[in-house]
Amino acid sequence: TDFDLTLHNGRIVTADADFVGDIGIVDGVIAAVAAKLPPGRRAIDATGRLVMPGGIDSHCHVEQLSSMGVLCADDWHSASVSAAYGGNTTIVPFAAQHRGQSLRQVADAYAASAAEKSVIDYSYHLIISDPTPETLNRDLPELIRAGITSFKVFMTYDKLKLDDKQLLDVFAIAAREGALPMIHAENNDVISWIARHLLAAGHTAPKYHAVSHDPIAETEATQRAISLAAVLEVPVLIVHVSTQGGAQAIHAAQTLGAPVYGETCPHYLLLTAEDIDIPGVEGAKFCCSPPPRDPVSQQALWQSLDSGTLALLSSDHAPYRYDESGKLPAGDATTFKQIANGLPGLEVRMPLLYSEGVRTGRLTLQQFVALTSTNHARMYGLYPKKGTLSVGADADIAIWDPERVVTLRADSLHDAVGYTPYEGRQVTGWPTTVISRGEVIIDDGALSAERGRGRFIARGLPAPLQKAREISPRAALLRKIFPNVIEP
Ligand code: DUC
Ligand code: ZN
Ligand code: ZN
Ligand code: ZN
Repeated sequence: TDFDLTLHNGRIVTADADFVGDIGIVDGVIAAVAAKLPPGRRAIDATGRLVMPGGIDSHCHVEQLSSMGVLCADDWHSASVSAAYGGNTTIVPFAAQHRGQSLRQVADAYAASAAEKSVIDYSYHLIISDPTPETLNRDLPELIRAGITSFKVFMTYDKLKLDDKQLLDVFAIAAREGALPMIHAENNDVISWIARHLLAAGHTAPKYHAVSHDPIAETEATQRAISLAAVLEVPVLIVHVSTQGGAQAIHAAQTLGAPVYGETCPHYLLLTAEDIDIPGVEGAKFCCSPPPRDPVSQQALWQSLDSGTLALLSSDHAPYRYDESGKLPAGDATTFKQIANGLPGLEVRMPLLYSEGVRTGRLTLQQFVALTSTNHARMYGLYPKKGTLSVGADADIAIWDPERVVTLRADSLHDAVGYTPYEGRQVTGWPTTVISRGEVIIDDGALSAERGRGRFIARGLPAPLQKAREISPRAALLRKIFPNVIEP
């Protein structure tokens, strides 16, 4: 064979293998993986380097309007560039429906913008906040059939939250059409009750954001989401798990054989509520929902990643600038209720997990690959085209220098956020060469990727729905009676 590109003598690590060898690429696809291959038209020496599947960040926010009307600082171009610099070759952000909007129109506009700007391959999830008959009976099933096989729903935020009946409605569609619901599980009433009384008592500083988002609000909503999913026996994924209680609820369901999955993010492993507790409003830089917690939670989350209770590590990149366009709508007078929720992290997700997870011995390299790439591909129907280095897979590869020491600085990142919650933190290990469908798009700090070169990936059935699962006669009846009862 004549290879277009070959990688030589690297330590090739996938979710299920780890060996020194070569990779040969033809037409953007992996054509051979072997101990020794002849050099291609271009050959890269990967001696002493790690050669791993490119990262898949399946939870990030790009060109999205928040429920408070704040637009993300990153568009599809800056987000995809930043993601690529951080070793990612696929991103899956959200086309967000706000109430009153047609889901179909939201998705089409989002797809057009992505196609014009993304430098790496992509898909997107839907966010459903308005489950009208048109949404449930027409748009959602059509979009799922077009390869958008996952959607997020919220149990909190007044303008996004679904009630329990609405959750059952969307779960029933997911089961019937083959999509995976992703759930933001926090109890809205607990949060707003605490927040109202904090504000009335004059507690307006950013640190009270974390007080209002009590851990019990997450535990309760996680348990409730799992119970509602169990009514119909549908697979669900709990996103951004931040608490021991949330992780325990997921573990308990899994122990009973329920198809319940979980995700966490670097900030829940590495930050705590104390980071928010700094003078003035600067704590806003660390405000996200759920908020960073405490060392006990961090420990529980590391353990849950190791045990597999949590299968995904995503950035939840939610890019809001530290100014009046983003985090601080009222400047210094902003109360914790007005702060845009979310932290940037697309570019640092993998370096942080490598440095803090693999180099510390908490996780193996193969777990690292599974948690940052392979499990995302399986969970969201991208596997085996994405998320592995087998013959026939897209040649989406990151070559890492495991010894490169980098001090994280907002100035050297490529997003449009202008700050990082990890300013000054040192990490060891960095992706130095990134290959997307056989094209070297990052080469030692230099980007060569045309705007719009990224391709939309129509996704297949998420792995949790692939297993032919025995469901009880009770759940079968409930699923069967469902489709005709959605009324205006
Ligand atoms: N949920 C997210 O997933 N991201 C940012 C804010 C939020 O509430
Ligand atoms: Zn969320
Ligand atoms: Zn809040
Ligand atoms: Zn998010």
